[in-house]
Amino acid sequence: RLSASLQAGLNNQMTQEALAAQIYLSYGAWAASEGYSGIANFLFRHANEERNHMMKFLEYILERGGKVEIAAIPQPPANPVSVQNCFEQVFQQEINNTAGIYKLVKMSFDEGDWASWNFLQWFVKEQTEEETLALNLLDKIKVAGGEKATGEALYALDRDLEKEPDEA
Ligand code: OFO
Repeated sequence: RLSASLQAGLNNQMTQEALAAQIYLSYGAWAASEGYSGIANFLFRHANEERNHMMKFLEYILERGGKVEIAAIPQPPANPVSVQNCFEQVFQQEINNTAGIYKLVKMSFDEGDWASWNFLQWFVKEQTEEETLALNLLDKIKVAGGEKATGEALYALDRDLEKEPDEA
């Protein structure tokens, strides 16, 4: 059975995944209103991924006979001020989320809850992939000129992101 502290931690992480989904939604809406439909599409698809992560936590807590607590989702931060800033924020968000996952991995390890430890390994891998993806996008933006990227370069990036394949 889940310990009370692990149950609380898993519920908290479930809410963090819901927050991540809201952040991607909010940035997607910003990108769409700025005319970047490819970037918006990428961010909206990613919002769905985060919602799937939230569901994974929810299902896992139930599977272990734990109690799911649906809490209020904090408000996403203010809109980005540029495309580069948008992906800097996305990267930072993923770093924060990774820290949350690592905390749970350590907790499950310390408690010897190997089922939870095993469940969390999927997220360890996922976070590495997401951080890499965000970093690669930031690199592309920097190559395109960073804050001084031309409309043409941003247009090309926007088109590329439209086609970025979906993940889990
Ligand atoms: Fe849920 O993977 Fe990003 O945050």
